[in-house]
Amino acid sequence: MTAMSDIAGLVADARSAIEAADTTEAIRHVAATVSGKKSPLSEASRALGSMDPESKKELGRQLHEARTTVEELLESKRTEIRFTELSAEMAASRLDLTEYVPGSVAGPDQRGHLHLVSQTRDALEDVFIGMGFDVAEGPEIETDWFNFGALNIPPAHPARGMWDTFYLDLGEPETTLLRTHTSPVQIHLMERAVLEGTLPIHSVMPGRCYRRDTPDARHLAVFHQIEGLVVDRGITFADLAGTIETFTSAYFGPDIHSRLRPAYFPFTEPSAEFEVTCAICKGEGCRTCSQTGWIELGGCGMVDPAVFASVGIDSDEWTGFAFGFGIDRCAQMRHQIADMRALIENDIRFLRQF
Ligand code: FA5
Repeated sequence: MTAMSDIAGLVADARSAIEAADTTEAIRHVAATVSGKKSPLSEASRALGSMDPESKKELGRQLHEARTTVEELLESKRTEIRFTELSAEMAASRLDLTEYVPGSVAGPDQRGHLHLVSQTRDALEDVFIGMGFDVAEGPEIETDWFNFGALNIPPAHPARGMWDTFYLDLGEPETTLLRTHTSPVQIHLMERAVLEGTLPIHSVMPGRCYRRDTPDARHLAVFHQIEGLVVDRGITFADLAGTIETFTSAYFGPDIHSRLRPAYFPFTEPSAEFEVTCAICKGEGCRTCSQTGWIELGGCGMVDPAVFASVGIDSDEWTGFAFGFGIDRCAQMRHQIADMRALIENDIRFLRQF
């Protein structure tokens, strides 16, 4: 029969075994030994069955207290071990951001640099500044009016399908969205010029655009365009074609040719698509250009009188042209990047080449 002193002894033994455990594995083993089914405590509890009611009551109470004590000791030890092990794990995985790894980009001899898309944007701006343009910017969150309405694309116009849009708020009175192209910046510039009486306009407008496009070799959901807008007296399609041609040879060099193909945009009339020789296959045809030998860089055309009307410019006095093309596409063609997704994968081996 288990006497009181035996129970105290069991608790003392359990306490020293628990104190000695210092890993998760060890405490699991100790728990099985001191409070599991085959532990002396459990055996003592089983022995209660054959006792007289009086001793059973007293011994049962003592065994219950002993078990509670042992369980508390176990739990507190488990918490202590978890904390110690977690601290060790965190210390082992600590990153020393100041550490110099020879041959890595973090080394003093290999400083970080602008992302290729930022470099391309800067280079494009430089080309256009050299041609007499200034640089402007506009918001990435737009209202329906700037992104569509003022550009001669009223609600329910079928051309809205050309731009798969991320809407932010379909609220009244104004719907807001992530701009699908940089053309709304044209509207901001023209409104401001009318308000301040500062026509003519010769501007380029680079920036980020968003579309619900599935990423592939030539598309991203977040990409960049550079918009161009010239509004002046006596501007003709020949000025547009000359500007595109001058830009192409200044930016891509003599091996890349451009061509304009008739196209449709609601905000320009006539409109054209601007294509360049695919730089990946040099015009032979490949996966990137869908075997055509040409890559579409952007759209362009003469500003539609309906757009001038929406910003209050007199189209009898002023004419203009506009263009908008992909900065990521320019980077892709200039550096022969077969798949545009490489630009956003952040693989340092790819990025450090530029
Ligand atoms: C437009 O966005 C018109 N706003 C261009 C324009 C401006 C026409 C002014 C007339 C006057 P489009 O949807 O075709 O047109 O896009 C123009 C260029 O942006 C494309 O040729 C391509 O180079 C680039 N682009 C379009 N969508 C993506 C995308 N998902 N990922 C990367 N580049 C893209």
